[in-house]
Amino acid sequence: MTNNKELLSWVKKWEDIFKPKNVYWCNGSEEENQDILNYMVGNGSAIKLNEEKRPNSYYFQTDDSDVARVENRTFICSPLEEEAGPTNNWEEPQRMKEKMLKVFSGAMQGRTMYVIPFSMGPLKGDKSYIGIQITDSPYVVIHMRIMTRMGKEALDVLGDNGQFVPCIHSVGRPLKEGEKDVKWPCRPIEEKYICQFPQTKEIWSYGSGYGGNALLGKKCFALRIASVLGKEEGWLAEHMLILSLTNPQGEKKYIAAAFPSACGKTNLAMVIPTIQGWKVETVGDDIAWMRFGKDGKLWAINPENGFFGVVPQTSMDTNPNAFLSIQKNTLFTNVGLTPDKDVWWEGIGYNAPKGTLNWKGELYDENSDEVCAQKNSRFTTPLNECPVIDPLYNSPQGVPISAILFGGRRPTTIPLVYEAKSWNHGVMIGSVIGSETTAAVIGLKQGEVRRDPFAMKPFCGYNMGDYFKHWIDMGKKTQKENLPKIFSVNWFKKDENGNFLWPGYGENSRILAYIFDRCNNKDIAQDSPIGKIPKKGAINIEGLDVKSEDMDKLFEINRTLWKEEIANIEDFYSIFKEHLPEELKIELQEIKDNINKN
Ligand code: OXD
Ligand code: MN
Repeated sequence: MTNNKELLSWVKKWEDIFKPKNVYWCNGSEEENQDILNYMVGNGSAIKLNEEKRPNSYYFQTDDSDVARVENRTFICSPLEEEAGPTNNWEEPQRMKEKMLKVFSGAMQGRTMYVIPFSMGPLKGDKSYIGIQITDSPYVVIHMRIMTRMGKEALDVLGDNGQFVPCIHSVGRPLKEGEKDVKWPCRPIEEKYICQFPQTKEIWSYGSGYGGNALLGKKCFALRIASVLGKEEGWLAEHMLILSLTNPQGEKKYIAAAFPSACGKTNLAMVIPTIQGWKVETVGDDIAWMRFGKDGKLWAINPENGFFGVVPQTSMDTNPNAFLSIQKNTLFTNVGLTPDKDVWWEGIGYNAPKGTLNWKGELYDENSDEVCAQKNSRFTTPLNECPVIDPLYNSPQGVPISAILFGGRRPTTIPLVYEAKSWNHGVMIGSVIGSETTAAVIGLKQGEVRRDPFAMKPFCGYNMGDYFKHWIDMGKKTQKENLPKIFSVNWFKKDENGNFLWPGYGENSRILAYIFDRCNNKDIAQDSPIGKIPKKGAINIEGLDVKSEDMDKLFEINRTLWKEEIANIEDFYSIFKEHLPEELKIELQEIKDNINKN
């Protein structure tokens, strides 16, 4: 097992607090995985899917209260509220620990306490970190096995004296002697806690068994805690996909991109180019850890080992590579279940077979308003199931990043693509991305922009204003010519009748190709008041049904709308008070001056 004294005493301490029936150290083997799956099938908490249709795949249903991340129950527990900043929920660490120790006490009675050693990032990679998660959820164990490098090998990397990020998790449902377990043990929403302690780099999670709340390597560690490590150590932990793009001449470049949720990150990460001779391969679809190498370039790894993707609307039309990634060796949660034990969801590309059950296990009626697959239902599948996984996805050094993209859903104002004039200007662009709300979002005026800086609003482990400053400082760590170019992209611009101006999906490869050529400093960009936009004709639209006047609209810079945009950004920036870097004020002022000219 291990001779790591710190780890052994830490596990013993938590065993004494949680009082489990037994303790099990996970080795990550196939045999262990099968044992846990068989146990779950045996107690009714998992269903083995049809081996012919979905080999080695399993199905799970959660409790109604446990279907997504719970942002209002997520806390950054730093000593001072100001350290958590205006975009996070805060609680004083000692007070939170006292509160949580009460609910943790005896929380695993009657259950197994699993100890999960895992590596975020390739094993032995110098950019990787080891974490140890304690959990009473077998569901979490089998998911962590896909999403991280988990088990004996991670423990070996830790060695006798290595450091680890401690991750504590309980679903909070102790079992009395002889009591029958429920299918999905958890606590009601208002009793859940997802806590990060940035100073001590600890994670404590209670009451949820689902996704980012419970798979602690993902959002809690690889983003919230890692963002703090990145700030302290001079690197970046980002909510970004990583893809590679190869041009018809065989030249390859890597691109990282941040988008708020529901903007198609997984789709872009696996996009199939529609332009002849170009190829996209995937390194990751959610998280990037990036630091400057000895060569001065920015190198990125995907710290995860799997995809935890939203299922509805995934089809051979919308995202063939994601669809092909989930044909086998996949865990499905909260989708529909067909009578022959296959899975079904809205937008899969064919009708639900008669007798399909919805995510709650009730007969699905396609004429009712109720969905079959819960909107946030998920697939969990290893990276290497992706048919276009990049050959370097597991490389410990990572991949060199040539461009960083920031995007959001913006029906107006923001052009299809524009380029930052400098690193600091790019940081400004990242700091104000967001999506425009629709009438469906309760409590917000339609057309209001919800800012999600760097798509990190729910995931930054410290004051977002200081995070902006960290980005500014990163730009000083290398020569200018080594810094990735930064671009804003917006696939969602609409015309005055509310129709999308740009077809999106595979056609976005045309924009990627433009970005690629700009990274080679091709003379295809021109100055505009807000940054560099493509020269007329610089985007290849051959074979595309987009009118030339629509192309003009896609790049129109409407001064009235931009004045509103700037006023809105000023409002947004004001929440950061003295934490807002001077550099961002200067960048914003420059755009304001340009827009106000003539
Ligand atoms: C995710 C998210 O699940 O960003 O990746 O919410
Ligand atoms: Mn995400």
